[in-house]
Amino acid sequence: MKTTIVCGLLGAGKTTFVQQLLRNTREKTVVLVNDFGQTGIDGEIFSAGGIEAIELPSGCVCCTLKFDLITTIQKIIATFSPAHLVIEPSGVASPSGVLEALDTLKISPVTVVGIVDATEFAELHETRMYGSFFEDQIINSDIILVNKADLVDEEKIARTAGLVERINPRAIIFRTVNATLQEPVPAVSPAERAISRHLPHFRFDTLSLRLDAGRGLLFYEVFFEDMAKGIYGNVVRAKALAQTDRGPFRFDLSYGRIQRAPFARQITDNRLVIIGEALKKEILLFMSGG
Ligand SMILES: Nc1nc2c(ncn2[C@@H]2O[C@H](COP(=O)(O)OP(=O)(O)O)[C@@H](O)[C@H]2O)c(=O)[nH]1
Ligand SMILES: [Mg+2]
Repeated sequence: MKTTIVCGLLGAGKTTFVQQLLRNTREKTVVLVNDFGQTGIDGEIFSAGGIEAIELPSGCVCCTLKFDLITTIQKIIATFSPAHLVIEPSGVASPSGVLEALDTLKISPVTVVGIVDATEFAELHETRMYGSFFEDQIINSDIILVNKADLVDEEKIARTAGLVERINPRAIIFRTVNATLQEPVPAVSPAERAISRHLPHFRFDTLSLRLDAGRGLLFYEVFFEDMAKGIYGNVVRAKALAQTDRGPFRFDLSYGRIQRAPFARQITDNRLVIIGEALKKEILLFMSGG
């Protein structure tokens, strides 16, 4: 079984990449997702697209969940015997923890794909806001996508790619829109991987909520705009799946940018996950109707 680990910060484009990857494959593939919160939004996105997805409970795979990760992978092999296992850990996870778990299970070959959001990477790197776990993601990647190339100018893409190359000169770097590669993911030799090191990571506040039914699209639009404005604290990333008066929708907020798209399936429980700092949890709970 070959394995691909897809890492990158919250909202960088990991789920988008996995969807692209699976659209272009005939191999039996299982996706293992480890997201924040118990709301399972990424799992729902995958299964609505007909993708076999297994969710690890909330928590971070690189720390407390390593044992769960090992037993879940063993179960996946026993149940599905896939040709390809794709792991999307949460955005703050360090891939080295996942690499250690795969090593324990003697699973190979393993490819690590790192996804970098070109709209924010250079600034984040300069402020070192997320500390070193974020470099650990780059250092351990074999292939790095400098993604969201549609949202930045050429100068910024070049600067971002330059930074990434300096952190990890061995990685193969691509510039992408919607995490789409024009060619198959190149094969890499695991022997070239840098020694992984497990670094402590930045602790975010997270909140996962169920939202009352019967709210219109406008409610969610205003709610997401207010989150982007900072009314509920410093929201780094939020995502929701909700049934609105105009049908099922998916909402994403990532570093101040809101995206909204119709969802392929009816949504029976409306879910919201928020990751950030100094979140105003009581007001958020009140807004959700909970
Ligand atoms: N404009 C633009 N949006 C993107 C691109 N890649 C991903 N997105 C959007 O960014 C949001 C977060 O993507 P997602 O794949 O869920 O990120 P994840 O948290 O890393 O899994 C979604 O709304 C995507 O549609 C891109 O290259 N350009
Ligand atoms: Mg995701």
